[in-house]
Amino acid sequence: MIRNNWTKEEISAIYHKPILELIYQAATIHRQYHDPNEIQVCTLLSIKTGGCPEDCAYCPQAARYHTDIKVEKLLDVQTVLQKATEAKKAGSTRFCMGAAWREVRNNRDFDKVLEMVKGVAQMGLEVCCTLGMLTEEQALKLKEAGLYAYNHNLDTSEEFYDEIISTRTYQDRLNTIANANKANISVCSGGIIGMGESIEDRIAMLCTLATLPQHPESVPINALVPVAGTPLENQPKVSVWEMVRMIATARILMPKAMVRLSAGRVRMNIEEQALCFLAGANSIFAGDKLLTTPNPDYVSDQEMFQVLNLKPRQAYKSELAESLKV
Ligand code: SAM
Ligand code: DTB
Ligand code: SF4
Repeated sequence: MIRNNWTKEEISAIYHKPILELIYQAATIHRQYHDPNEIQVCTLLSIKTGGCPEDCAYCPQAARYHTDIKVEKLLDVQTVLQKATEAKKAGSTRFCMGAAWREVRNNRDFDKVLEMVKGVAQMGLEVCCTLGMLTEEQALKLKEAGLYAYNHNLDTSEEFYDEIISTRTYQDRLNTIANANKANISVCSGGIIGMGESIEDRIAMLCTLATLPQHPESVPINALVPVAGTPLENQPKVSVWEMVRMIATARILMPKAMVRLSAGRVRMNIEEQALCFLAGANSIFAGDKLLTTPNPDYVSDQEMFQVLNLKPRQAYKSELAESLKV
């Protein structure tokens, strides 16, 4: 049964179950809604890198931090379509384009992004964008161009948010998600663990996601990738058990969602990733780079798929997909 009225108390009780019990319950629900041997392979591409005016404490692309990122202008449409072709050839069924923008502006760059969306959609890939804040009108334009999903993470709880970002509010985030929803674009929204938040913050974030009028179709769970020069550069690594608890709880609360094991895989071995898949994760980002940070390479993921007998999941498979497909 799909519920949108979860309470923090209920979520906390799930999150704190004995770990094996939690994994078993999540795995049981996972099997009712998904093929447990299928993992969707997605590719990320940073189409506009660095120089971002925001102050997200985790982010290597914020202009105010001194990181190794080289600022680049928006990529050409042709370059992006070439990358999407390569991603498809390598087995990806979803292609996500990220821009280091605070928000979308109605300018020539946005027109170029619309062209990119059109081109990628024509390849039969699920097209996703993550471009910062978005108005309803802009969401409608993206939808018209063929956009299938929009990624906009809550990142953390409303209470902890101010410790991480001061240049926009939690409500801004929720408004963008609502704007994507109004344009019939499927929502991808999740968060990051390992930023110094408490377990209550993680539970509160999951509660906000699981009590949206409609659950996000896609929920990325990221482990912080600490980057030198950012305020969070010295955060300790989160244990795999914390990732497993987040994934399992997300799976139980939002049974139909794609739960994506996102940033942080470089520091996990196959056994650890297998636990995440058992707990309900059914997607990874492939390719040796996420947006700007390292990710496991093609060969090691191929090996993982073989060892774990995983099958890549086809595009547009969710129940929602048919109705949203353009
Ligand atoms: N600029 C847009 C925005 O912030 O909405 C889109 C791109 S932004 C890089 C997309 C997401 O990447 C962030 O919301 C955050 O959850 C994730 N992210 C960024 N840096 C990260 C890091 N160092 N570790 C883990 N996740 C990270
Ligand atoms: C998400 O939740 N994780 C991806 C995707 N959505 C855009 C991004 C992770 C970025 C990690 C830091 C980097 O590579 O710059
Ligand atoms: Fe900018 Fe997005 Fe990075 Fe925040 S997460 S600094 S908005 S690129």
